Amino acid sequence: MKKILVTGANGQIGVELVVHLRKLYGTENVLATDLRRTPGAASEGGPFAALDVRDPKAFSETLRSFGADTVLHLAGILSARGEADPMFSWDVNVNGTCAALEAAREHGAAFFFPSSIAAFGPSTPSKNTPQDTLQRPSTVYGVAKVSMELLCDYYHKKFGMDTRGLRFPGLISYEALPGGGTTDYAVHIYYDAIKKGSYTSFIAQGTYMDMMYMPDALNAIVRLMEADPARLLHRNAFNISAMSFEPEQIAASIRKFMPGFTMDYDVDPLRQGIAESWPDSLDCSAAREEWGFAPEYDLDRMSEDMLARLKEKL
Ligand code: NAD
Ligand code: AKB
Repeated sequence: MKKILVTGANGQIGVELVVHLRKLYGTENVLATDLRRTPGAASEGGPFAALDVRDPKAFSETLRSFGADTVLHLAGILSARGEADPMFSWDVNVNGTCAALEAAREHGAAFFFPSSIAAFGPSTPSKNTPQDTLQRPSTVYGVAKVSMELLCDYYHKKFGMDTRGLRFPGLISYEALPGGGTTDYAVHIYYDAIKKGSYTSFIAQGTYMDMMYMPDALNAIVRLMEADPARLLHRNAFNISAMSFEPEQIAASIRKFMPGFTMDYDVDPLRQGIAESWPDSLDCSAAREEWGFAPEYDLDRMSEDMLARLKEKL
């Protein structure tokens, strides 16, 4: 990667990814784009362009004028928000990704697609979920993710485009709040721990999901995009995860640093249903073998860092 265009740069991943990339590749070589400029480092700390990813002409022109060799396509609508308006979610997640892929193909750019554990469904083996397995998701978000994984592979086979992707688990971070997903509880719990000393979980006790701390996600994107293509047997998209836990375990981890922390439950049927349709834990061996995936944060190390950072921030 030398010149990089990031879509959805004001989101939970984008605000940190843009800063990370500008440190690695130079400020002027990373163009942040999103629907509109907002206060913060992604919009203000270097090149920024307003771009609705559903507009193919604008996408192509923005890519051409910046001269990017890589598109990191983060713009999207997350799982729970998607269920509130499925056709809007489809429009952004499918039509937006089609426009992004076409613009990248037209200008010879490499392409990164962030898939999700949502690309799996209730019929997928839920423990140690294999890299290659049944994918029959039950959310519109998941259906779009599977479709776009397949379309990215198609662009690689048909046009020789360098498309690569990751199936992210729930991402936990302190810079920006998550944008309406099912794993959001694992971010909100840290904010409420600092603000109130307690948390009411919308996910039920005993519900396991894969998770990862943001620094490991940022490193994974760079490592995958810089990997030797000859080593990539898979492309779209690699299972990755750093930990799998249920609500009582994250609460217990927080208690190691805040002994008085308490948690109760008020389960949200929509997000609980989505969580139950997703794997409990992924098999990440293909990512380890093909491009050296190696996350550094486990649950306790992440809790210690999240609580310290949020204490400062809040
Ligand atoms: P987010 O909701 O925090 O941010 C998405 C960004 O996309 C927002 O800044 C929004 O303004 C922008 N956007 C929405 N519609 C747009 C449009 N039409 N044109 C341009 N920009 C638009 O999402 P995120 O958590 O940063 O996730 C980024 C990507 O990673 C998404 O595709 C998501 O599905 C995927 N992902 C995220 C997670 C996670 O836990 N955060 C996990 C798995 C996959
Ligand atoms: C969501 O919960 O929708 C996201 C995801 C795992 O894709 N965090």
